[in-house]
Amino acid sequence: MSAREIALRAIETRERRDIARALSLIEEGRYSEFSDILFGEPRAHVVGITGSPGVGKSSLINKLVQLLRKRGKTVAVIAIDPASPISGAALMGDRLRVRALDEGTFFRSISTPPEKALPLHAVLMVEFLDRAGFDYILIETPGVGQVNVDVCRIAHTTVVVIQPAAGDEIQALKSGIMEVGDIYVVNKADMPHAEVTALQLETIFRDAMRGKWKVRIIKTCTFSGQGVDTLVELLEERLSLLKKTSEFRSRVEERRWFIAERIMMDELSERIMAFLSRSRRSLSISGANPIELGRRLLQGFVAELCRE
Ligand SMILES: Nc1nc2c(ncn2[C@@H]2O[C@H](COP(=O)(O)OP(=O)(O)O)[C@@H](O)[C@H]2O)c(=O)[nH]1
Ligand SMILES: [Mg+2]
Repeated sequence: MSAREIALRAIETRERRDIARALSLIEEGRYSEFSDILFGEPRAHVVGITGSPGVGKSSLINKLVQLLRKRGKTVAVIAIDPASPISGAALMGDRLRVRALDEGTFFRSISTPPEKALPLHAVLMVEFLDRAGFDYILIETPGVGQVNVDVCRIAHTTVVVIQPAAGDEIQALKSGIMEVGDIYVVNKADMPHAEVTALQLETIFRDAMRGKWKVRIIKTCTFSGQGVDTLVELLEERLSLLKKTSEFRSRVEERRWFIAERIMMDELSERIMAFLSRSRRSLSISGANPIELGRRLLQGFVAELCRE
């Protein structure tokens, strides 16, 4: 079967094995072979779930998936794990994958170096999972770095998960999370300080709005399941608001701009690298002024582009 046939089949059957094969093609960079069927009419509610390692994002997602399934929603999860720089292995993905429930759920983990931007193939996977008909696409991301900023750009809704903290820890936390969240979840509600943390966040975000959406704070415990139903309610409430306004579409447009930008930048940087390695074979740096050489290289590169 061609790549395109594999992708078409996955969209049609919606079977986990077929979808996994199609996503692997995307990961291998073969998305151009079926780019004409990758972008459909957007339907899925794309939710970014972010927060520092250890706050309970994966545990929360597991519970959330169960509740969404009970309501008849199909759910795909993409977990973006910081790859260990030494082994290149993902740290947290496998635990999630084992928990896949039935054909209405799909789990995939992607590992990426912590300092890198959100990989293009992760966003293309979101588009594909939307084509494959999932109602919800949840993206788990470590709460730091460029990946985090990028995820806010491609999601309809951003959920920031935090754990109970003492006073000055909350102040420190504030700086990184003020702008990004539509919903703030204080997880580990069974631990001390949970109530205080939630109250402090209530104060911080008292009048905070994201467009027409009021920022919400809730408490959850993934052991008892407390509060996870409230999270589901809020996600549904937000989805209906997004759909009532033009924001559902404008968020998808932002995601598609992200893809277009990344295609341009990634292809450009590949060509620059190729140009540089060719230039190094024919030019010598000894006796040259590196600053002037850099400018000459740029001129040479642009001239080469123009000749195409
Ligand atoms: N006390 C308590 N611990 C929790 C809760 N939810 C998750 N944890 C624990 O927090 C740790 C990290 O959880 P995990 O879901 O892997 O966090 P992630 O790194 O944010 O994905 C695990 O040991 C969980 O058992 C909770 O509601 N209460
Ligand atoms: Mg995790």
